[in-house]
Amino acid sequence: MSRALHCLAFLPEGSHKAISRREFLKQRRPMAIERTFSILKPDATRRNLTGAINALIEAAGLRIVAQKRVLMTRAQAETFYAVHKARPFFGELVETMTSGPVVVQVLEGEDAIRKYRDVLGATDPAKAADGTVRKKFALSVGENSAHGSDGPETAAVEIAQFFAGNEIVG
Ligand code: 3AN
Repeated sequence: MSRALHCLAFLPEGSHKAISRREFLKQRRPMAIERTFSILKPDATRRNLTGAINALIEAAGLRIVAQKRVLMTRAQAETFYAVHKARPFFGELVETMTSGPVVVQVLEGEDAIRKYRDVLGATDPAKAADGTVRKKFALSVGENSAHGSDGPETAAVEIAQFFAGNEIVG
């Protein structure tokens, strides 16, 4: 293949810039289907917001492939947030998470981890973008309505803490 043809072959649709074969293949590759872990927190269940938050999740193209309502034990909350053990808000966090029922979920979809964090918005509702769960519903940084995993390894660990494999139906 001539040099000119080689470049043409790897022009992405609608683009005028030649790109490498590797970049072309990367752009053509569909995003991986991922799973992420979600918690609708006690402040959300107390205000009957499960359906409203689920509507935002589904509108973003994520599928709820497992879901149950549970009362987290202190031990479960401490294990779940162990990474924050040394933080000044740890005690308050555990109190908050055990103060009422939560809805734990597994969400599935393309790029699910990042997508769900976009749906949630910034941890601090004052900094969350319009239309996000936290902007719409969060009461404070602590009572910020929902949790979403921050990476693939964390997602796997968090899902395994609350769901057996046969409870997840994709
Ligand atoms: P995110 O849940 O957005 O990933 P993290 O991992 O920094 O945020 O914090 C975990 C949880 O700890 C938050 N969802 C929030 O409920 C609580 N939290 C974080 N920072 C504070 C804070 N400064 N004061 C009280 N609670 C906090």
